Formats: sequence, C-alpha cells, structure tokens
Amino acid sequence: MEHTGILKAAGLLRGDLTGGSLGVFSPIDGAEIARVTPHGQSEIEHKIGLAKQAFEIWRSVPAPRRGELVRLLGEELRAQKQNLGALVSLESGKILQEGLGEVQEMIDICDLAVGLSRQLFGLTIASERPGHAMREVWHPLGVCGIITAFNFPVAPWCWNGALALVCGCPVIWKPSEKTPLCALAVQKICDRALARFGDAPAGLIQTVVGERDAGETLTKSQDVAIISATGSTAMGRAVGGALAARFGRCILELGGNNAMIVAPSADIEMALRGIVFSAVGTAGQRCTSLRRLIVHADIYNPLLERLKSAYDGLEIGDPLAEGMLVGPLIDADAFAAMGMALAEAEADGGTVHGGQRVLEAQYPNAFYVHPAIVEMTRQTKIVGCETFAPILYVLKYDTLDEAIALQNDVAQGLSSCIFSTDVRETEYFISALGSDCGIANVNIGPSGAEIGGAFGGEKETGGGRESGSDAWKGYMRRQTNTINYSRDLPLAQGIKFEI
Ligand code: UN1
Repeated sequence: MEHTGILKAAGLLRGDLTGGSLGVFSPIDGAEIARVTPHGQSEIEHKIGLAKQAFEIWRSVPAPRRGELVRLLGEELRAQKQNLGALVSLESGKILQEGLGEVQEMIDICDLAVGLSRQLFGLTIASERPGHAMREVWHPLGVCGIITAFNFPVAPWCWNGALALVCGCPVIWKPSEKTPLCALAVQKICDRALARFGDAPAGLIQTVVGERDAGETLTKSQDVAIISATGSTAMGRAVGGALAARFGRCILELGGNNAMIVAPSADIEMALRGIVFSAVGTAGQRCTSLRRLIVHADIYNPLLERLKSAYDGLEIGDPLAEGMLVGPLIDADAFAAMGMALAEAEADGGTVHGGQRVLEAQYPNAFYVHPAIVEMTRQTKIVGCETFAPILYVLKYDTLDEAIALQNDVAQGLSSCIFSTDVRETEYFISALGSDCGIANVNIGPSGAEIGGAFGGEKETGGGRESGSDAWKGYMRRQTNTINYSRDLPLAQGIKFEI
C-alpha cells in the first residue's frame, strides 16, 4: 500500500497530518509524512486537570465495568490490527510482521486486563487481637502518565494503559516525538471505544504530542501520581529523579544489554534461529535485542560460521514488503551511533563482520544496514553500552560460571537466556546464582516476551515491571485495614495503656 494510503487507513486525517511544527519522517525512505502540532505547556496542564477530574469519577466506577471499556478497546484494536500494524511499520521502520505483532500484544494485554478487572484481589490477614480482622485492599492511585519510545510505538502504551484503566486511573500518553502518528491513531481507536462505552468521564484517555519538555511537564506535575516510562537509561534517570523529588511513583523500563549463553549441549538449529531473530529483529532496536552472544569454546567456530552464513542470507529492505527480515534504522543519528560503536569495538581488537550501509542509492535519506557480528576477545567498554542497532558482540567461554559472570558484568539487567539441554546448567542459570536480569529464558532468545509475565529488569534497566503477573499493583495504592468488631480495645504487641 502507498504510504498515504496507510495513513488514511489508520484513520489519520489531513488536519492531523499538516500544519504543525513537528516533522514526522518515515525511516523507510526518510520522507516527511506529516507535520504535527505539539501541545504547549498550558494545553498539557489543561489535560492534566481534565484527567484529575476524570479520576474523581473513574475511581468510583466498579472495576468490572471499567474492564468493559478495555474489552471494547480490545475489540476496536482487533478490527484495526492490519491498519495499525502497517502504520507502526511505516513510522518506526519495523517489518510488517513485527508491526502486527505489536498490535497483537495490545490486544493480548487488553484481554488480560479485562480478566483482571474482576480479580484485583487483596488479602485477608490473621490479626493477633481477638475480635479483630485485617485486610489488605487495593485502591486506584491517580492519574498515570505514560512515556514511550519510538521502537515500540504502541504496545508499551497499552501494557500500561489497559492495566491503569481497569485499576481506576486515567491515562495521559506522551509518545516519542519520532512516532506521534501511531499515538494519534491509537487515540482515535480509544475514542471509538469510549463512545461505545457511553458514560466514561471526559479526559480519561488523552495523548500529548511533543518533545522532551512535554514529558517533563507530566513528570513534574503533582497531579500525575504515576509515570511509567519506557526508553533510555538517561531518560529514566531524569524521570526517576524528578519523581523521587516529589515522592511520585515511577515504573521504569529502560535500557538492556541482553546476552545469550550457548552451551556445548545446545540444540544449535534452535539456537541459530533464536540468535538471528533476537539480534536482527526490529533492526536491533528492541530493548530486549540480543547484543552479546557468549559461546562455549568447543562450539564457537562452527556456530560462528553458521551464523555468518545466516546473516549473509538476510533480506534487508522495505519493511512493508513481504519476506523482509530487516528494516531500516530509525534515523541518521542511529546510523552514526552504530558506526561509532563498530569503530570502537575494532579499536578494542574486535573483528567486525558486516555492519555496512546498504541500499544507499535507492534510499539516500534512509539508513539500512547489514547487521554486524563482532568477535571480541574481551568485554570492553563499548560491549557494555546499549547501542540501538543490530550489532552482536560474540565472546567465548570455558566454564558456565565464567559465562554467567560475563553475562552479569554490565550495567543493565533486562533480559538474558541460555541455550542448553543440560538441566543442571539451565536450572543453575535461572537460580539466584545465575542471571541477574528481570527476564531469564531457557532455549528461547531474550526478546519477544509474552504479556502474561511481568516485563522489566534490574540495575540500570530501572527495576519497573509492566504487563502481566501482579504488575497491576503499580497503578494502585495498597491499604491495610484493621477492623475491630469486639467490645474491647486491646493494643497490638500486648501493650498496656490504661487511662
Ligand atoms: C521494548 O523494546 O521496549 O519482549 C519492548 C519483547 C517485546 C517488548 C520489547 N515484547 O521483545
């Protein structure tokens, strides 16, 4: 489909796409596809005010009824899956299959949230006092700001938004300034769900378009109770600091530097598929992308040869075209960062295979690259950095402890995995002595997590958890109740205090 056809099918109108000061470019060919209007500070403050009023109402709507809104959102997303998936591909450059997968992730989390809306369970706790009961209940926390990155322009909004809505929190979304169109299209989908729902308060689901300052307005506002931010560690440090200063709550999902250990017993065919998907998928621009491959010395050479030939066969090009596996980098800055990282790795003694720009004649303003494999003898500083590009550093190991030490010896702690058929090794890897990451997989690559689990990681990844498991608690406040139904007033710990 023509690029203009994709914009139209996603429901974007002329007024959405023209007249603004913020240029939006498709990484597919570098062409400007829209000029959107950023929101000014006072508009954002107005939206925060609306959301605050919406909270007063929404928190008293029974949670299963709140779930009904998310059920309708899931229906609308199902109807728009193809169109929104194509827009994701056009605006972020990921291949269509991954664009569709991202929308599917939204649908999945909606389903999860609908079920949750009837299961926001608390606890009953045994009281030490006679005639007393203790409970723990969960109440809506307040307005939830959601800051997202270009590489996943729609799903992370939904991981947070769907949960926040059933938990009773209005949401305000600040998407990446590189992918505002996806957010505008999703807002329209939400507006349809809201219209079908009927009596949701105004300002329940809003979007603000803008650059860093738009995010800062949300972050600094005392009326925004929670900020969930996905993006770089530098961004998270700023957001986390601002939130800490005002005792706001944050959920941070930041950089990753994900590794795979390939043990001698590994199923090499499976490992190869796992490596290639997670290292070159989304052109290496996932927070869960495979960046470090730690291979046992006994299988290092044969695995590397197989890997190089798999890389040689990669289809690189227009991400909307059938059969493509690698789309473009997001922009010129990303390409420059990749070049600098490769140069530094080479200066550190690394051997680089691939990594060159391709299709330059056809797309002079877009940045397609051949994914790089870099053999390293040591884990140098650049290997410890998250470069958002398809660079796979390969390291050799002799003992599993050495491999795990290498895997853990970076600042980030998002995702990790081991390919091995030795149960002693795999269990050790996921034990307290193994991977220090939020995600540790066995015989699966580090990327492509399902929404049912809690998603996020430790150390510089920020410690936040989104999506499944009990991540919903991040959008609620916990209240402990002690109820005395006796005719006496005994004190805890047996304290005597007679008046
Ligand atoms: C991201 O890159 O910010 O596990 C998120 C995955 C996806 C999410 C990636 N479900 O790769």
